[in-house]
Amino acid sequence: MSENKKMTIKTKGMHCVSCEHIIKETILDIDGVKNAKVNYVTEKVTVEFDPEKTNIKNIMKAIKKVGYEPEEIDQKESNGFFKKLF
Ligand SMILES: [Cu+2]
Repeated sequence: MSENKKMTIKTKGMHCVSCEHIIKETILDIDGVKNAKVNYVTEKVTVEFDPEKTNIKNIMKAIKKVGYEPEEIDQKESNGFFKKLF
């Protein structure tokens, strides 16, 4: 069994809670994605996935497909280096 990867993607184009839902539902539909957290205020999409089943490129592509702009991976919030600070 492989370990899940956790990554945060800075994503533009979200304006409200329903945008959060669209992205969340979209990435949760991808095989291998275990969990997703979306926040339109901070423009962050945090996703936990099985790296043997999917990858971050796939996830970013799916976000793009529903009309948002995944920009870059937030290094310091990815891979679980920083757990939760509060
Ligand atoms: Cu919206």
